[in-house]
Amino acid sequence: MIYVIGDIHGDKEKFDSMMEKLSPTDNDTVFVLGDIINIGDSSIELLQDMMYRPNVYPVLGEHEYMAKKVFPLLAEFSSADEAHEKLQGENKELFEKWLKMKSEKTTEDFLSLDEEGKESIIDYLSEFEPFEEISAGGKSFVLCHAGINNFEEDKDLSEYDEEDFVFAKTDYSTIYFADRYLVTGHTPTAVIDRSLTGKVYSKKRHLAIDCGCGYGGRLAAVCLDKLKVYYV
Ligand SMILES: [Mn+2]
Repeated sequence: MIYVIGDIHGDKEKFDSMMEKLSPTDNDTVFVLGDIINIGDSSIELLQDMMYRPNVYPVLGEHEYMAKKVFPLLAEFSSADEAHEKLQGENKELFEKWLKMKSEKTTEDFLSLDEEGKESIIDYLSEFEPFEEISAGGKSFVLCHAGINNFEEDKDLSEYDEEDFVFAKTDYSTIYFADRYLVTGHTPTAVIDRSLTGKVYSKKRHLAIDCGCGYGGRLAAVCLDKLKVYYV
């Protein structure tokens, strides 16, 4: 089976409960659709857990996209205050932007790691794929965090930039691929359709699975083979 889990936002407890619920075997694959970190308070712990699970594959969200840029800059500092004081120019701007992403606890926990711990997080983030193309249960799927900016149906997905996937604005009333489902997180389904608050959106060949985990909502997962939905 192939499962996709939506935006976790640092809530390791919900991730643990979901993994218990799905109980993937060695033959199953679990994709985690980005925005794994920030807002909640166990982001670093969550990444450390995920990196040792051989069947869990992370997809890049804008929070990880930013972490990937900012963490290498922080490696030499012992506190966020020190980093703030000493970083300059573009790097300082990047760090300030990062701090506006509810990343305080993530930053603190990252800085408390030893050198090896920091390196393993930076290495892991560099493995995150901006999109995945997969088949399951006779259907085809494109997985990415936010959607696809500068979209053209015939354009190969490898021709887009990372930014096109992590910062995309998706039109959920439009079909993107005639023969494939577009699976996204990023936009809480309550924003797409208020009546779907806390539920997966599945119309017009979309599967939108951010059910507001991190904002008091639920964490959702979908088994793509059966289009079966799970919540915790
Ligand atoms: Mn996002």
